[in-house]
Amino acid sequence: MDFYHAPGSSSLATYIMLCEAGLAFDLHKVDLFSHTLEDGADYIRINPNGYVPALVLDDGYLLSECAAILDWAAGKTGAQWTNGLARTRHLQLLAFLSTEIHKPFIPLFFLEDKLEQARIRQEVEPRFAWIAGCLEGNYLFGDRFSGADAMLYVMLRWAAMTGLTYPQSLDAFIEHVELRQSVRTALAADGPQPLSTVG
Ligand SMILES: N[C@@H](CCC(=O)N[C@@H](CS)C(=O)NCC(=O)O)C(=O)O
Repeated sequence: MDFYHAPGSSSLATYIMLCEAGLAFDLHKVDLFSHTLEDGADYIRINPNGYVPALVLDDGYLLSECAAILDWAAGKTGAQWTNGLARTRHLQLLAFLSTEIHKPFIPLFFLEDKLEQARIRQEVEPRFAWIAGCLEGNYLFGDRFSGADAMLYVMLRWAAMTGLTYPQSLDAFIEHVELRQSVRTALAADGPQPLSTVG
């Protein structure tokens, strides 16, 4: 399997879940500004939509979209997401994170207009409050670490980078997440520091 990734981007969540599932992969870093790989190859030929994360599975299938990839990888960690309402709730939170936090958040890294920045903060901050209310103990699904937890963790990294505020209960979540070997492995490979050491 080939994994197309850009350090610090939303594809960090995929990295974490591939490690959680113990899946082997060949890592390809993507320059998101030029849409090229490290050897200069055109990434658009791999994923015509140009964004990460993307997986090319062993049969050649291109699996894209954070929500789909994280649900797929969570399924590979064990049987807990394959049946019933728990799986649907997992998809619910992945969809929420993708469409209500991840996508609206991205322009905050690029916009210089202060009013527009404030508008995005006002839009996204209550959504962190909502998902904080979904925590069941250490993680979103109690003791089970899910793809939604990995995605929430990456969004909280972005929040810390941009000074966006979120409920204090999410600090404890970050601490629990950063104890996981999968997270340590992904962060070490990527270069960024754990939030608990920089925050
Ligand atoms: N719909 C995609 C969007 C992914 C996305 O926006 N990825 C960003 C990085 S966080 C990206 O690659 N942006 C570069 C581009 O769109 O060209 C998903 O949910 O996975």
